[in-house]
This record gives sequence, C-alpha cells and structure tokens, in this order.
Amino acid sequence: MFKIDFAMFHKLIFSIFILIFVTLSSIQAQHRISTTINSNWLFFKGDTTQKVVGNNWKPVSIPHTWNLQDVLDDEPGYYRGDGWYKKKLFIPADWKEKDIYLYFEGAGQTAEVFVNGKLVGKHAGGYTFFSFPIRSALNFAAEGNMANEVVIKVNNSPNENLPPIMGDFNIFGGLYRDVYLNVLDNVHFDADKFGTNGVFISTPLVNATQATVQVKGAFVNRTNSVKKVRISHRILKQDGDLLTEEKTRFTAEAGQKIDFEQSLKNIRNQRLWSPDDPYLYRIVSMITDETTGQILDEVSNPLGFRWYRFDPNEGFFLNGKPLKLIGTSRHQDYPGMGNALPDAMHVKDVELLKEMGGNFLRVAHYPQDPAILQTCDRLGILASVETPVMGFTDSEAFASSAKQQHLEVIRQSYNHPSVIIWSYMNEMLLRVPFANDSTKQQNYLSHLAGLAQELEDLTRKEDSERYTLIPNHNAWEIYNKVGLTKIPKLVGWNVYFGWYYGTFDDFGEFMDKHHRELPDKPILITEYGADADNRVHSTNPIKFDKSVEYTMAYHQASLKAILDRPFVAAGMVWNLNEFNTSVRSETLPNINPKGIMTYDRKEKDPYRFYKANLIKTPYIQLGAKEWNRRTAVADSEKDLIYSSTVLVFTNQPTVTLSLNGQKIGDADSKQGVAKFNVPFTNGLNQLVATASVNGIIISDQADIMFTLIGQKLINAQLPFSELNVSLGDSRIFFDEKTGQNWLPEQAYQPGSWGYVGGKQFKMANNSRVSFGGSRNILDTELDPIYQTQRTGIEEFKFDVPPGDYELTLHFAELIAKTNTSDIAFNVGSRGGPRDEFKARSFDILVNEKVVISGLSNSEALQTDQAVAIKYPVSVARSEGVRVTFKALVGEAVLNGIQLRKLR
Ligand code: GCB
Ligand code: CA
Repeated sequence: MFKIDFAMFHKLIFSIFILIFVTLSSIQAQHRISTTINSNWLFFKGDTTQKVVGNNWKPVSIPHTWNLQDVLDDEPGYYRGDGWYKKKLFIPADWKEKDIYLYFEGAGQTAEVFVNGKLVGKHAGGYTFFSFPIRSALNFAAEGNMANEVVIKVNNSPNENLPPIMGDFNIFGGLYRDVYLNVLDNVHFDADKFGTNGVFISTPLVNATQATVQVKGAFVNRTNSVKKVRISHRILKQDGDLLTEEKTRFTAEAGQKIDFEQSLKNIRNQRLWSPDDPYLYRIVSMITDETTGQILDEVSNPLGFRWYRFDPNEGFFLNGKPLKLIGTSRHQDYPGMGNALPDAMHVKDVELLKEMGGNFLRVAHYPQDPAILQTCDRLGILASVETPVMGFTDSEAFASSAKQQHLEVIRQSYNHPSVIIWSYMNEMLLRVPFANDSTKQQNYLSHLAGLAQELEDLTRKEDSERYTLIPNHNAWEIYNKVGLTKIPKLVGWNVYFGWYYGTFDDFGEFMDKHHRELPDKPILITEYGADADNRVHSTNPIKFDKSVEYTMAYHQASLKAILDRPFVAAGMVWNLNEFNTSVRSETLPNINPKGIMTYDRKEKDPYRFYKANLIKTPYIQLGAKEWNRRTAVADSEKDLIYSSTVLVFTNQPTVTLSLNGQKIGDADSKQGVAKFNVPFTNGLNQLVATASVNGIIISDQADIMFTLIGQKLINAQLPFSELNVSLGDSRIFFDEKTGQNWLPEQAYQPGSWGYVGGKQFKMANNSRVSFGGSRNILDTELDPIYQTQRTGIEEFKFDVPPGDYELTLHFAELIAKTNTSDIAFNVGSRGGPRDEFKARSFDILVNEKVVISGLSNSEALQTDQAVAIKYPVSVARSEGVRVTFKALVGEAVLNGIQLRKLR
C-alpha cells in the first residue's frame, strides 16, 4: 500500500504545471519554421504542351537535375528545355494565421511556381535564391482536409537575354538546390527582398580595438491590427555570451512595412576574423510584441570583424597586415550528379581548398550554394562572388536581367564576412562581333561599357565598402580601349601564359606591364592554369600534351611569378576541380581538366605542390602516387632498371628517399619540391619519403608495380607479357581501369619493337595541339590513344619469342569531311584551313597474311569512330610479329597497337 502525501502531490502538480508552461513557451518561441521540402517530388521532362498530363512522371528528390548523362556522353549538346516538378503539400489548419513562403536556393535557369493551379511567382536566373508568398493560394487542412499541390515549371533553354549566354561550363536544368517551406508569424522581417532574411549587416568601423556594427532592414505587420513591437539585435560570442545589444520600439499599422536602421557602437576589444583565426560572432535579430512579450520573429546572421584594403603597389592587407591571396575558383558539379549536390559536398570542396592552404575562393562564374559562403565564413577563406554576365546581347532585356541578378547576388551574400569583392562580368571581349562594321561594333562596345558602368554604380550604391572587379582575358589593348580596366576598383586578369599562348616568362612581363601602365589599379590574377589529364604522363613534357609533368612545370613557374611580385594582390588557380563542359572534346571529352583535383576530387600533383607551398603544419607527399602500375623499357640490356624522376612535395627543407628499404639519397626541397632520380626495378617498388621535423619523422609511402620490358624483347630475365603502344604519341597513358600503360611510339630497332615509315599526325592550323588531334573519339575512353596517329605507316614489328599472342589494332579517322567551329575559350586556336579530308583504303597483313583487306574511310573507318580489331597470332620460331600496311588509296594509318602473350 502507499499513502498519498498531499504536500508532495501539490509539489508534483506544480512542477508538471511549470513543465507544461516552459514547454509551451518554447513552442511559442518557435516563431519561424523553416524546413526543406526536398522529398517526394514527381518529375516530368518535356514541353509545355504535354504539361501536367501523361504518366511519364517519375519520383525524384531534390537536389535534382535532368542533365546527368547527356552532358557526359558522346552526343554533342544536352537537353535544354522544360522540366516539370510537382508535389503534394499538407498545410495544417492552424497555419491559417501564418505567412507562408516557398523558398528556392536556385533553379536552372527559369522557374514558374504554381500552387493549386495559381501562378505565385516567376524567377529568371539560374544561380540566385528566390522566394514567393503562397498563403493566398493555399487550402488549409480544416477546409475539407485537402492537400495542396505545388507545380514548378523549370526551363534551361538557351536565351540570349538571360545571362550567362556563353561559357565553358554546362547550363544544367532542374531544381538543383534545396527547396524550403518557410512559415512565419504575421509580423516578420521582410521576406520579399530578393530571397534574403530581411536583415543586412555591415561594419562601418573596425580596427584593432573597436568596432561599430550597422544593421539595416525592414519588417512587416501582416495582421489586421496595430502592433507595438521591439526590434532588437544581440551580438553573441561563440560561447553564447552577449557582446552587445541594441533595441528600438516601433508602432506598426495593419499592413505596414517599416524600415529600420540600428548602430551597435562602442564595441571594444572584439576578436578579429582572419584566415588564421576565423572567429565568428552571430547577430540575432528579434521582433518582440511589446504588449504580450511574445517573440514574433527571429533571424540569425554571421558577423566577422575584419578590415581590408587593396593597394596597387603593395597588394592586399587584412586587418592592417599584408596577406597574399592565393586560392582557386570552383565549379559546382560532380561526376554522376551534375550540379545537384548535397550541401556536404559543397562544404567539402571549401574544406579541400582550406586543407591545401588556400585563403581565397573566387566563387565563379556564378553564385553558388549557400553552404559555400557559410563554409568560407567558418574556415576563414576570403571570397569574391561573381554575377554571371558572360557573353553580351545589346538589348534592354539582357541589361535588366544582368542588373536584377547582380542585385540579388549582392543582397543574398551581403552578410557573409568572407566576401570582400563583388565581381559582375567575365571576359566580355572574348569574341567581339561586327568585325566588318565598325559603327555597329563601336555601338556594341559602348553599350557594353555602359552596362559595366551601370553595374559598377549599382554595386557602389548597394555596398560602398566592398571592392568591385571585372576579370578580363589577356587582350590588354581592347579592354583598355573599351574602358573595362578603368570602371571597377580592381582589375582581374585571366591569363594562360605558357598554355594557350606565350611562355612562362611572358606571365611576369604581363603583370609588370599592368603595374607600369595602370599604376592606380590593384591587380589580381583571377585565372591561371593548364590542362592535366591525370592519366597522361611524359618524360619529355611539352605544351598541350596534357601531361601532369607539363602542368607541374606551369604551376611552378606561375606561382613563382605571382609570389615574386608584391604588387600582385592575388593568384587564383583555374580551377579547384575538373568540371563538366560539353563544349570540350580533347583527351577527356566534356571535361575541362585544369582542375588541380580530378572531377571526383582526387588530388593531382599541382594540388600537392600548392599544399607544400602554403600550409604551415609539416607535410610530405610523394608525387604521382596514383600512377601505381607502370611500364617502361629498361635502361639497357644489362641494367634491368628504369631510372626516372620522382617528386616529393614537402614544406620541409630536406627529404630522404628510400626504395624497397634501401636509401636512394637526400635532396633539398626547392619551392616545396624535392627531386630524385630513382632506379625502378621490375616488380614491386616501395618508395618511402621521410623528413625530420625537430627530431620527429614524417613520411609518405607509395607502392608502385613496375613491368619492365627488355630492350630486346627476348630477355630471359624479363619474359615478355604485353606491350601497348600509342602511335603518333610521345606520352605515356595510364588506363586506371585495366592497369595498363600505353607507351609512346618508337622507331623499330632489330630485336626490339617499333614502327617503320610514316609520320606523326598533327591537326593543321590548331595552335593548341603539339601533336595529334583534339576531336572527341566516339565509343571509347581511350581518347588520347585514338587522337594520336601515325600516318603513312608501312610496318610495325615486335621481335617477340615464339608463342601464341593476341594482337589488337586501333584505328580512327581524325579528319572530318566538314569543319566545325572552335570554342571561344580556346584562345589562340582560330584561323587557317583545317586538314583536308582525303580518301584512304589499305590492307593489313600479319606475318605476310592478309588479315584485313581494304580498311577504308568511306566504310568501316568513320571520322571520330574508334575501331579496334583483335587477331590471334602464332609465332613459330624467330619471325616475331610483323604487321604490314599496304596503302591502296591515300595513306595507311595506325593509332594504337597492343600485343599480349597468351602462352
Ligand atoms: C577562361 C574562362 C573559363 C575557362 C578557362 C579555360 O578564361 O574564364 O571559364 O574555363 O578560361 O579553361 O579555358
Ligand atoms: Ca595513338
């Protein structure tokens, strides 16, 4: 039995009451509900006429793009048109007294939003946020318990009045960023201002010891009665303590929108924000009902205290100290996902930049997911944000969209302390039209300059504090003539010396010229970079070969040129990652390989190089680690080794390298790189690089399997297994999938292997290839093998021992019957006639026997089509394998050849 103690009972009841009260009031404190509604959508790809009918709807979740496969396949172009999304939305009855918005972080490129059949809003521009009030279109649950239907029409058709209209990237279609449902009290911060939270924060004064914070914004009273409210802003430290607070009282009439402006002055000894110590405060803004004490709305924004300036002679200063800005740009796509990435993947890219030691991100060519700048704020990465005005249409509609998008960009990213620069155009004079009509051209150029000036004025009006920027390509004269180097506060140059044009040394000269001729304009190198296909290597790297080794040399020279010049404020590598661009073919079709990471964000040597130069914590990494199966011809018949360069990336002065437990030697590092000559042997080569940091050893290891091929193919110690040769090629190609290496061609030597006759193919009048061609070869991933070719070849011989073999021959016709135009971004590639298509037909004999007769480019050998033919060969004694090409019409060709021993 138990007795009821009344005193206890009362206490219990009282505490339950308190508990309920506390719980209730914290529910009430949840004034603003903001949740994603990314799940359970239906998607339909098609045009307006087919609209909401048909049963081709398939379930999807957001983020989503409809251009997943078609941007990567061999077919030119990708779907650009309508896509429809729809979803049921349940709205509870008690939200009747709420103000409800649909909020989109982005849709590519235009969106029309319908709720229960009613158009609630339209937005144009594929990279900015937007939001529409939907209350008037909603059915509330109490009225017949009806669900609501949201239908969104998204479109990514080319539209010459909607920037960007040109670019080396894809215009993906879809609802590719988060969609939110925002449920607000009827009194709330202005939610109709360009997808912002209605509160705008700036720091008109910051120095080492004091600061002033200014908060501007608006709120609305959507109730039917007068409201007395208090607007307060609290600056909170990271531990939650209050730094300072400011309140103002307002009386808002029914339906009234009121602007407010408050200054939080006399802030002392605030902690500064910088890359080394990105200390973030928060500003919590609240609307409180003065009568009931109830909180009606609350938003939180980041706050960082920093001040900065650009100087044309001394570069950039943050918080009074010089800081060289080194970083990259970034594109927002990923293999298999297009641009529809979850937040965590955006975050990771910024983390990878930070881990590399970068302190700057050029958010280009368009504003990106909110996660990007959030992460920049948090990690201390300074940023420029770019409005995607690329290409130009001389029309009112184009200009007004440019201005609209720019205004959105500024307001939406305004509160991020990481942002210090607004950029609003890119390489506007890449292709200037009306070459034959100077009046028209003059007109066009002056309208373009006029738009630049309008965007500049708009920026200064919206944000007088931050810097403005236009990045130009290397055509110095015309940018100066048109005035694009004079309008913005900062001039950016996207330059590729030693890549598209010029030499490594010309880069330094170009920057010096800017300093001489535009002495008042701070200079930023907004782009520099070179292609590197991580599968392509060379012992003799040359421009355009896409080898990792050439690109390494490019980055070494370029970083030095930037660091050597104190007046250069910033260097931004193009690009952090490889990215998808359907206008490109080359060794990786549809990919721009200038990323210092691969498309799936694996480090390339240049990434390691920057890391060794930038980070302060001890670092050591072996170069080309991912090339973990290699093939090479031994140095000589006696020495069964292959001597080759190994790079070690480190920020330590000296590195020791060992191979299979034996010390190779010590080397001093220069510019973050220690270089070794390593005698690789057949089989496993275990490399260990070490450095001593105050007595503690740091190290890195790479396991590389080597297949050595004897100088003579009959070699008792190196039994022949296979040989893969890319004709017309001077590079080594590593096929990661098969683990095979393709060796460069060589002339035949008795006892060995190689070609007889012919010459290396080089596409005519293309200053962008040093050999071979750059057309996309269909139905293969071995594009580099097929893009290179020996024309007029007479023979290919392998002096192999007796046995059974499999021979594979690879062909592609590299010359087209009709010419296609080149893309604008490949500067320097224009002009001159292309190769003339000529008929060819040839027989192929293996050891005197005709195995293919009349291989002809009017039949099997179609332009850009990979053709592979396998053939078994038995070698009885010492005749080896001898492939003979007999031209019947025109010249015979061979692109690749493989020989594999079966038994
Ligand atoms: C540029 C463009 C960029 C291209 C890059 C390249 O100048 O601004 O969009 O991707 O060159 O790789 O050619
Ligand atoms: Ca080849």
